[in-house]
Amino acid sequence: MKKLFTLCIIYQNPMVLLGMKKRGFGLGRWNGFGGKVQNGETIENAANRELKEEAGIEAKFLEKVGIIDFEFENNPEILQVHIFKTEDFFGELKESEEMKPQWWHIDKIPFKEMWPDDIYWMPLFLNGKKFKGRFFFGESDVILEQELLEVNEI
Ligand code: 8OG
Repeated sequence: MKKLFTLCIIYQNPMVLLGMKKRGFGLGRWNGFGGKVQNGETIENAANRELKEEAGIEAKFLEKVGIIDFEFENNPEILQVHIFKTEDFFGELKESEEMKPQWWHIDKIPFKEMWPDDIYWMPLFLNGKKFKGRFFFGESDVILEQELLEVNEI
């Protein structure tokens, strides 16, 4: 079974906006903003809704740059995460119950406090590439298998 998720990262070179996840899945990790796509919602609508809910802002334009499938040992579910990049946004950044937003210089991205796969695809993201990938996690979020491919179209 496949579950769809969104992930939106604001990138104003040389700074990226990440949020510290304060609850739920990914707790204690810096990440972009996003979550589960709900029934009847398009993936883009979900990306915008989550950005508003978690950071108080709305993207002017969402560019889809990546799709990554995440699988976990002893779990038949596939989490498919659709990754979006945006430069400009409306509204004022604010902390939510779920996320504490903070700007990071791209040379100081806190990979040790992020999902362990991010260090592999983030350079593609930062360099304006599009990509598809698959990561298979074992216990304690150790990466057991990985595939990552740069693509022209997503
Ligand atoms: O609704 P919830 O906050 O649980 O959604 C999970 C968020 O985490 C969603 O934005 C997708 C994102 N996410 C994963 N796995 C990974 C990952 O390995 N790396 C990053 N950067 N984000 C991930 O579900």
